[in-house]
Amino acid sequence: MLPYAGSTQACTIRNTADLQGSNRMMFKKILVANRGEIAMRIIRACRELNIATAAIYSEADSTGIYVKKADEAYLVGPGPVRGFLDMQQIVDIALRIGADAIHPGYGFLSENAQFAQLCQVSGITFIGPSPQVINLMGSKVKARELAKKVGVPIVPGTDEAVMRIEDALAFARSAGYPVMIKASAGGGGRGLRVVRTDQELRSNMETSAREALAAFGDGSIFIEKYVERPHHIEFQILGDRHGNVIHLGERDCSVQRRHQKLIEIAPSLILTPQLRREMGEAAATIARAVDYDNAGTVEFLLDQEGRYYFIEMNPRIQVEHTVTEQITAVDIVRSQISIAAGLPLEFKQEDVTLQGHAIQCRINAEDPRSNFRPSTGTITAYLSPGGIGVRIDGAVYKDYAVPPYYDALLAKLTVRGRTWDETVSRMHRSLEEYVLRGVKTTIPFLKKIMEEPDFRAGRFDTSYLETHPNLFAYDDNYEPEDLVVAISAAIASYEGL
Ligand code: MV4
Repeated sequence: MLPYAGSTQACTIRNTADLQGSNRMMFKKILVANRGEIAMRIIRACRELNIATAAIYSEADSTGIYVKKADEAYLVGPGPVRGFLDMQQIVDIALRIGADAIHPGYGFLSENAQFAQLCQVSGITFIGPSPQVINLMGSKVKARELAKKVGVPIVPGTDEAVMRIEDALAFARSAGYPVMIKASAGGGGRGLRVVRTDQELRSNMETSAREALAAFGDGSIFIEKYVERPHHIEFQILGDRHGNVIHLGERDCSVQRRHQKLIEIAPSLILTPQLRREMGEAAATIARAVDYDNAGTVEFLLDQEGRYYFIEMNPRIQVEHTVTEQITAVDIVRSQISIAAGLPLEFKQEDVTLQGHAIQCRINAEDPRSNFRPSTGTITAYLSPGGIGVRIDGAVYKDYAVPPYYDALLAKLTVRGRTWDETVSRMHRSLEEYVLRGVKTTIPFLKKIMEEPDFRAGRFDTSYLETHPNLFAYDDNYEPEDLVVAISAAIASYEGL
């Protein structure tokens, strides 16, 4: 494996004495164990901190922007995905090239306690919480137990994994239907089932456990009372190695489809300052209880009556962290790196202020009209929006071939504004400006949401997409340039050219 030779970035300011002075405890080189937009995000933070970066890539990914922007890049394999999951291969590269830390991004190895452990014993800093905490949060049953112990509300449910159908039936009958079957190791909606009768519970318990076993290697399931049409509210947490834990406010991620988030906002439009303080304190309490260090997210359901319930904690950077950054001006990835280097948090809870509103839209290579089927191909035209309050976290360019092997996220468009109304208008305007051709994208669908009266009025919960089927009747975006090409082709064909 050879270092990527195509990097043309100027490295002239690296290692100069004045920049090193304030950075003595910092890492010298970080291996980014991810790809796409999040790899770019981490590389950008590293450059601002004067930390060298090494990327890993598969053959399918050799044209990725992040591969060129990293100072070095190493081919991993075999195949498009296995290299990103091969713990020993990645740690071996880090050791060989003298990287002192690994940032896992999200997905891949980011929530793998064994990987965090392997890094630790290999003398490489894993940029994330400890293996013990990752392991604990990987079990929703254990996380619930912890929340209960420290007095944070949880959804009424079974205290342990349910092994026998009688225990599940007994809980459901006493709590009342509907209930939800959940996989303790769950994620991405797998193993989740809403059931409304004894009979449905009986017939779904086994399938749910089997699905969980196949997907996560752990078939443990538990039962919770089903919360109807909740808001999905999550608090961003930062904890350091010196016992400081703060939160950066919340995100509302209620606009989801089959547990794939499409739009995330910050702050929530329905929390009062009082509820924000209370839930923020609850989130910090959970983090403190496990000596949480690094960035993490504490997820809650907020029901129609304004009651909140802890559901899980994610021990990683999340896709939607950008909305929090846009309203707090805190660089969360920079904080992750400095926390992992052992530095104390640079600000206290009272220094964190939330300013204005932010919305993130996920620009996916998917066709919303065909059940969000992934759309692959080559990007034939690309021009991203700009102007006041607009941020792009992207990983694509004109002539980039979207590989079929990874998730469909092409770019994240995050806008901020002073008021909700201004922010929605700004997002609409930015989606209008966005030129991305060659593959089908979520852009026209997202634009339609920005025009929809309930969304504009801030009236949306987790049932939003199901209750607004008219959103799928959007106009495909025919750009003037498309028309010129089509008309020229028609004239050419008519004239027999
Ligand atoms: C729930 C729930 C209602 N009641 N749990 C958990 C994992 C997350 N991805 C979705 N989760 C939910 N857990 C109880 N007890 C509602 C959700 C939920 C949801 C459910 C169906 C459709 C969309 C949803 C979006 C967010 C949360």
